[in-house]
Amino acid sequence: DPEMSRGLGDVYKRQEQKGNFKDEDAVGLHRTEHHSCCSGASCSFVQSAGRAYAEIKAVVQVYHSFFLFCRRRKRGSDMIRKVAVIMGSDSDWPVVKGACAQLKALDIPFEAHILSAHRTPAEAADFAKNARANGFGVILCAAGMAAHLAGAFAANTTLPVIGIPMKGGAMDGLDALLSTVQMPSGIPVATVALNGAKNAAVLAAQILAVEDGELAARLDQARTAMTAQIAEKEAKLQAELVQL
Ligand code: RP5
Repeated sequence: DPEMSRGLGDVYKRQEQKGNFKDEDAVGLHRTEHHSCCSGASCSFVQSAGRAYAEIKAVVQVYHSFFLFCRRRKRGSDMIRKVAVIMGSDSDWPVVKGACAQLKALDIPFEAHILSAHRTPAEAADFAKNARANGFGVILCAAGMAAHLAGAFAANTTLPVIGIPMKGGAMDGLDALLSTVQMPSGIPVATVALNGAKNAAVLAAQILAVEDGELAARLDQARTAMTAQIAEKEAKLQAELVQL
């Protein structure tokens, strides 16, 4: 590349003027022997030096790309975060189990605990305050009736909190739904449907997948499988309609 060779020649010249090249340097030797041609593009030494420079630059770019790739991978692995699955009572477990099964199916690490906003307020607050430092990325909170668990967690962490209002009680879950979803401005709880444990897990996965390409790919696969199931059901329906 004549441009590069010329540029390189200029760099050599400037460096020599500054006294940066010693006699033993290749360029210094070259200049001693071929003083009249060393700064022009026609000089074969400068041209071959330019080619060598281009090759070295290409190799350095490859190594640099590899370094960036490794750094991204490392950051990525540092970012694999757990999901905390919290329920207000063991009576919530039969439904909450669905969230754990979904997280397991998506190969997402999680912990499940019973903590209550009312019966164990200090422990619940402590868990929420330390959740980020303890490697959690999203918190699911399932509670019924006066369902303040998700709100109490959201008050004590800036991690995303997903509320699962539980069906049951005198109002069959309407009380839990409103207690979970009606949060004051600035302290949000992402609320899923009554007993929506599976969707809470999927939403947690989608939040974590923002920084995790492999998890995003697993979610895409799950969607593709879901689409295939619907296509099968549609075909079955059409076959039944023909038989009517
Ligand atoms: C809530 O009250 C719990 O989350 C549960 O849904 C409901 C009933 O709790 P238990 O009386 O069954 O322990 O705090």
